[in-house]
Amino acid sequence: MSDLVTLTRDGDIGIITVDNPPVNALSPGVPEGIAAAIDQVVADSSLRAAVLIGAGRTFIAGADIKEFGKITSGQKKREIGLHPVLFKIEDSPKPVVCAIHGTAFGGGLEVAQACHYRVASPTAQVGQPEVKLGIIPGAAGTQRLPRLAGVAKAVEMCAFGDPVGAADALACGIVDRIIEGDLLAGAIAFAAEVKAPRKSRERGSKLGHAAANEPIFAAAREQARKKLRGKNAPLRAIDAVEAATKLSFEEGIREEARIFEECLFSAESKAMIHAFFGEREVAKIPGLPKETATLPIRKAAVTGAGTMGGGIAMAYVNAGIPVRLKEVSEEALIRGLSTIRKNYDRSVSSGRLSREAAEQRMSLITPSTTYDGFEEADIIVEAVFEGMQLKKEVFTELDQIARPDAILASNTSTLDIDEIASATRSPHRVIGHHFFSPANVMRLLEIVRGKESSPEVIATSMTLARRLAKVGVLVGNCRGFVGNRLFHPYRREAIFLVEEGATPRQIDEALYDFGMAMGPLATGDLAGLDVGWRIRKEYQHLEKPGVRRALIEDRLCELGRYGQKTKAGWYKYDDNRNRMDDPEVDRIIDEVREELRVKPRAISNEEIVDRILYSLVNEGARVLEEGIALRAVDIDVIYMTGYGFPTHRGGPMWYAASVGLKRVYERIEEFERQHGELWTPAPLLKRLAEEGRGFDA
Ligand code: 3H9
Repeated sequence: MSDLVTLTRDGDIGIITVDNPPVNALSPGVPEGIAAAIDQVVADSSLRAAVLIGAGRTFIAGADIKEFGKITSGQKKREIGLHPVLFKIEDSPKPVVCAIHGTAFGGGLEVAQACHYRVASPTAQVGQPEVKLGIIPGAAGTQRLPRLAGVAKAVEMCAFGDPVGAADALACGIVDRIIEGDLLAGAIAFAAEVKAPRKSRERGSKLGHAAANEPIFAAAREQARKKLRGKNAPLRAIDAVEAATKLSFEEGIREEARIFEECLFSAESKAMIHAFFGEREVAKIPGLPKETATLPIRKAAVTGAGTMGGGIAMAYVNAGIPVRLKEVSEEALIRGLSTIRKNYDRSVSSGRLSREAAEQRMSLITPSTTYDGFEEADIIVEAVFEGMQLKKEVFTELDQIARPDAILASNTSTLDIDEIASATRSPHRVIGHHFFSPANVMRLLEIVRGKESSPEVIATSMTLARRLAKVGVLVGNCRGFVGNRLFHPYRREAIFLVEEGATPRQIDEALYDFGMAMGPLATGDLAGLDVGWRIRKEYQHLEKPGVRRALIEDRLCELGRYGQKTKAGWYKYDDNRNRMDDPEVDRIIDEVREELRVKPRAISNEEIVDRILYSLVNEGARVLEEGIALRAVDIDVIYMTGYGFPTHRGGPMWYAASVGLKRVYERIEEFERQHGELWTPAPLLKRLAEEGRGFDA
C-alpha cells in the first residue's frame, strides 16, 4: 500500500483512507493503494466490511487532471484506467461503504459508484463534471450512474456536469443515507448494519425502456446544443449514457472508453483543461510572497448605485459582507435600490434563491445619500460615472473619510489608476477593481495594480475576489487595462469590416458561430455604445493623425442610437429586447461608405473571424510584452470569464497558439499589407513565430 492510502480498523470494520491533498485526486499510487487495501480487507478474516473515506476537506475530487496533459502530449502511456480497481471494489465479497464529504466528483464519484453502499454528510456534493474539461466520465460513470440514479438523472449529470447536493443524491438513489454529525462514525455504524455486498453494475431496474428513454435523450441533446453551444463532449456523454440502456455493462464500458479516448485527445478538451488550470494559475502572482498579509474585509462601502455600483453591492452582500451604498440624490438611490430588489425578486421567482435569503441580502445594504458609515468600511469601492475629473474628486473625499488602513478601489474600466491615486495622500491603498456588468453575475474581476499599490492591498484584493465568487486577475495600468484595451481593436475591426462591405448581422453571426457568447456589434448594443463613444472623445487628442478611424458607431451615437437602452443601435429592438435589422442603419452605413469612397465587397466569414480575433491576439501580444498581463493565460482567463470567449477555444492566446503562431503572424502581415499600420505585428508575436514557439513556452 502507498502513503496515499492507509488501512486502519475499528473493530471488524476496515477503514480505507485516501490522503492525497489538496483534493484527494486519483493520482498515480491512489488507485493502486485502494486496490491493495481492498485485498487486505478481503484477506483479513477478522474484518467483515470496509469503509472508504477521504482525509482532509473532501472525498476524491476526481482523476488527477494533470495526468491527462501528460497522456495527450505523449509524455506518458495511457494506462488501463480505473476499471481494475473499481471491479476489485465491486467484486469484493465483503461490503464496502463509501463515506462522502466535500466533493465526490468525476472519478471520485465513479469510485463511490463501485462501492456497495454510499453515505454522505449533509453538505457533500456529488457530480460528473468531466464535460467541463471537454471529456466524458471514463470509469463507467455513464454506465453505473443510470443504474443507480435512473437515466434522466444520469443524463443530466453527465451531460451538463453540475453538482448535486446530498439531499438530491439521496432522493435519486446515489446515496443511501445522510449522516448528521461524525461521518466516519456514521459510516462505520452503517457498515455494521449491512449484510451483503450489492453490485451497482447488476442493478438494471432503473435503466428503463427505449420508448421512455428516447424523449429523455432527445430533450437533453436539444438542451446541450443550446446551452453548451459548440461543445462536443456533452453530446458524446449523452451517447455514452444511451449506450448503457442498449448494451450490456461490459459492452457499455467499452463504448464509453472509445468515446472518452476520442474526447481526451480533442482540441476542446485541451482548451478546457487549459481554462481549468488557468483560472487557478491567475491567482498566483509572481513576486508576491504567499505569506503576504491580507487585511480583513468585514464591511464594505460603495459609492455610486447605478448599474455597476448596484451590481457590486450585490456581489458583496451575496458573499455576506455588509455594504453601505451611497448615491448623490434620494431619487438616484431609490432607483438603484429598486433595481437591486428587482434582481433579487427575479432570482426568487426562478427558484434560484429563497425569499428569506433575498431579504437577508437586502438587509445587508444600508442606503445613504451621505458618507455616513464609510469611516467603518474596510474597503470602499468607487463606482461613479466614468470620467477622470469626477473620479479624482471622489477619491480626494474618500481619502479623507476612510479609515487610514481601508482600501480604496476604483471600478474604472479604462482610466489611469495612478492619476486617480494621485488625488489621495495615500496612493499605496488605491487599486482598480474593474467589475464586469452585471457585476453580481459576471465572474471576472480585473484587479488593476497602480505603481504604488501595496503588496497587502494587492493580496487582499486577490483573496477578496475569491470570496466574492470572482476570478481575480491582476493586471497593469494602461488605458483599458487588459480586457478593454484588447476589446478596442476587436470592435474596431468589426466596424471596419462593415465599412468594407459586411453587414452587422454577418459579423455578429460569424463570431457567434465561432463560439462567442455574442457578436461584437450586438455586444456593443448591450453594453451601451455611448460608453465607448464618450471614451473615444475623451482620448481624441491621443489619436495619431492619418490613422484609419472607425466611423459608423460614432454616427450611430450622434443620432442617439446608444444600443438596447435606446432601443436602437446597430440593430433596433422591441420592448422585449428582440434584435431586428434596421434599414436606418443600412442607410448610415451606405452614407459612410460613400464618404469614404468605399466600394462594398463580399467578405467571407473566414476573413471576418481572422481579422476580428487576430486583432485581439496582436494586441494581446503587446500587452504581454509590456508586462500589463502577467502571462498569456491571464489574457485567456480574462476573455473567457469576462468577454464571452468560448472555453472550448481556450481564450484568444491559446486559440492563436492552437492555430500556430507562425500562421497567425503571416495572416497579420497580410492584413498589414492590406490595411496599414494598425496591423503592425507585435514584436513578441513576430519573435515567437520565427522561433516556432508558443506564448508561455
Ligand atoms: C475525471 O475524474 C475523469 C474520470 O471520469 C476518470 C477517467 C479515467 N486534479 O479548485 P481549487 C487542484 S476528470 C488535479 O482551488 P476548491 C487545483 O488545480 C476530473 N488537481 O479548490 C488547485 O491546485 P493549486 C473530474 C486538481 O476548494 C488545488 O487542487 N473532477 C484537481 O475551490 C485546489 O483546487 C473535476 O473536474 C484534480 N482533479 O475546489 C473536479 N482538482 O492550489 C475539479 C483540483 O496548485 N476540481 N485540483 O492551484 C474542482 O472542481 C475543484 O478543485 C474542487 C475544489 C471543487 C474539487
